[in-house]
Amino acid sequence: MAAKKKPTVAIVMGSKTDWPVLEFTVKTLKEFDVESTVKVMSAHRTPHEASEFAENASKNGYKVIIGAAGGAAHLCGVLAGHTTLPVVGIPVKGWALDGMDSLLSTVQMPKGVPVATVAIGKAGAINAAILAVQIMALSDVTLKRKLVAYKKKMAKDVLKADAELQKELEA
Ligand code: RP5
Repeated sequence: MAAKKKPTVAIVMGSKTDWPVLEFTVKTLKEFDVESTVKVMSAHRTPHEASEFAENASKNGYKVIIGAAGGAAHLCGVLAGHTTLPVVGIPVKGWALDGMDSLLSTVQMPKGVPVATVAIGKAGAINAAILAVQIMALSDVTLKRKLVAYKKKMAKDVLKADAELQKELEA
């Protein structure tokens, strides 16, 4: 049996209630055979653990950190403040304001400490994985090849959908 690959992406979510969104990130990474570690850590409820995790992430072999939180979403900012690894932030729709609160508190980082913020919710969760793969593909030709294939398949699917629609409209 082949040994399990070491995870290169760390996924940190503010609460287990964020998991239904983050599942898409893990699933997308798996499509590229990228292993990830998933942790629940909160900037507010477990600030010490979150900071420590980010501080040690590079040394522990991670290449990208993906953070996700809702509401006053400070988690990605805290992670980014404790590492030089790229941090991708997913704003999760919270209990009010349709995720605008999460979006703004994730994206509006002060200069010097970027969080690459993706869309709110499912699209963002998938794009966070793709962005992490794109970052790692800069120094990994196998991943680069998989990305090219992924984009080709997306284009093919759109063309197929268009062809089907044209048929329906002609009928
Ligand atoms: C954030 O608060 C979490 O990331 C979650 O999106 C939101 C609500 O957390 P729970 O109260 O459901 O644990 O910190």
